[in-house]
Amino acid sequence: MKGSQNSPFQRALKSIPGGVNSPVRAFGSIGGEPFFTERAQGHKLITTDGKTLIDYVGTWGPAIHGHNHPEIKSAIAEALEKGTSFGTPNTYEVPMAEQVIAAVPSVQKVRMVNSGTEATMSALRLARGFTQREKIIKFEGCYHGHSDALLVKAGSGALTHGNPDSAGVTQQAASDTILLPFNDLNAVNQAFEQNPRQIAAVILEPFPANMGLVLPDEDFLTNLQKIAHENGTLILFDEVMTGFRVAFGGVQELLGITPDLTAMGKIIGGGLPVGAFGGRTEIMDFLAPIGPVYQAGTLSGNPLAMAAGLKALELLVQHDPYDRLNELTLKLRSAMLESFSAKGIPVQIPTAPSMLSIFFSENPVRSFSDVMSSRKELFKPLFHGCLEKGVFLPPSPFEAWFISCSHDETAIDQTCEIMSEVIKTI
Ligand code: KE4
Repeated sequence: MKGSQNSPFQRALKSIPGGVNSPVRAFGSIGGEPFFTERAQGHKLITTDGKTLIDYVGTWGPAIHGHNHPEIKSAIAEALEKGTSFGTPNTYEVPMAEQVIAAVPSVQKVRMVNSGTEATMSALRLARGFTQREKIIKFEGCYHGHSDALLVKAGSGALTHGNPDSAGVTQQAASDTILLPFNDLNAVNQAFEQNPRQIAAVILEPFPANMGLVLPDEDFLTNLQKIAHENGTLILFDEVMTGFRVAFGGVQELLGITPDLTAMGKIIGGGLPVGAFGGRTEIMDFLAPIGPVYQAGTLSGNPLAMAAGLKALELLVQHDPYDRLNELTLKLRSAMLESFSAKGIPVQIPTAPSMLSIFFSENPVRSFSDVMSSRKELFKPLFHGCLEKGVFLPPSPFEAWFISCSHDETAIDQTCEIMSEVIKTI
């Protein structure tokens, strides 16, 4: 989509840094001018210049039911009738907490916040307070939001814009963050040998999806947890993206691995600002006001976000869409594999239920360095070719594509057709 001099984006550039309120929306790594969305319905975005797009960004994860779901909308409307924020406990917070506890194996108590960044930042502070240790381990290419200690070789927008180690993060703030290659148990063992009894937590996306989707080796997560626990270190799963998406209880339900703490977000807000973190009671009770670890938020547990999130979770319980989401994901994957092989372009297309991404590589992609040695430049023509023909992919090779409950066979078939036409031109 070509922008003109007085396009909405040109106007945005005058008042918002980079014209966007979140960098990954700026099309930085694939070029071109971002379109503005007028409204969204189901699996479609309708742009301000009148285009209808099949959407695989899903507002970066929350829209598992598609956009503007009527039941989520009326749940918000009902809550809205009673007001927007009270600054006191409200009648939606406890049902939400109880629903999250019922769904997520590791969670016995949960605290609501307003973003995934807040969730991981707060969970890390809790892990440090509980263990009375300062160091943490994170993996290259994983993105856990933009708190200082975690903006070290981070994925998603940080990677897209080539500043995985952000300016403004002081050496001091990053000094306790040990950075390891994902899927590398030798590096994990070495880190623990070199930092005996000093590591508070290992934080990871159990299915990293912010450098593209990089799945863990068969035994990686179980061995990682074993090594961490042998060293008195907590495991913190960042399931902000995968929670309630790959399974109702996230990766930890899918693989039967129970971490000590879990960060959540996106889906549990039904499209409104939300985050959450939870874990064993003995750890969570270290939080203020009963424990020494401070954490707070004016709009945490906001009734509108709780009402929207509760309805989103209720719909997942009611419809149990995961097998169908996985079928549609695999259908899209096999169509793309066929088209790329016909074109003679080697690709890897890892998937999880309702999630996939693409790497232009002959070999499986197991780590950040594998990602960086893939032929990322081929993503740009794929993105723009699809956009021109009405399919909106995430505007970065380092993001996961999302399929929603609203994507029907027709939408997937249309996408496969468009993909095969575009792939012929790459
Ligand atoms: P937020 O602070 O953006 O709500 O959540 C941060 C976060 C934490 N953990 C994981 C695993 C995440 O994927 C995210 C945010 N995801 C990106 C997209 N991959 C958000 C998109 C954006 O930055 O605009």
